[in-house]
Amino acid sequence: MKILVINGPNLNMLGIREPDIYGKGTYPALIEMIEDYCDKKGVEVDFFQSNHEGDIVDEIQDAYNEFDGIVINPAAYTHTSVAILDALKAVGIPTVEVHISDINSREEFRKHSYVSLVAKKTIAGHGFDGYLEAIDCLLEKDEPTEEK
Ligand code: CA2
Repeated sequence: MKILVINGPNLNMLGIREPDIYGKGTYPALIEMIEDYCDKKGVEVDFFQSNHEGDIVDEIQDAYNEFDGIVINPAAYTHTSVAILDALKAVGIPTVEVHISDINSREEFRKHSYVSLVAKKTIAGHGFDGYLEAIDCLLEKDEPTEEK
């Protein structure tokens, strides 16, 4: 099992500001935590973080035939990007969406996610642990992703 973990804009700044919303953990600490978990589970994992929508689209396209699953926190693009939604649909790789904060209990504009239309599951508000739950979700024997 080979999983690609994608993080969107500003997530490389984790731990620097807004610890009340996103916690005190840094981006390198997040990567290390996921790496350790994947090691234990025998999962091969790769990481990508970008502040640029098109680069995220390119990375998703490049994952075609290379990865068995995608864990994505599209950050602000969650709420705006039809391009990321379309890329995920195009490659057809089982995808789990993660948000560190609970997007449903924040501002109104955060409640809508384009990516959730293609995601097998959306995990929000579980902090960094949400990424580990997403890995577990991809490891579950699954039904094919349904068009929503
Ligand atoms: O809760 C999440 O994981 C989000 O995807 C994070 C995004 C936000 O736009 C989504 O609505 C929910 C923002 C990531 C910004 O990260 C920061 C890191 C350090 C300081 C400030 C923001």
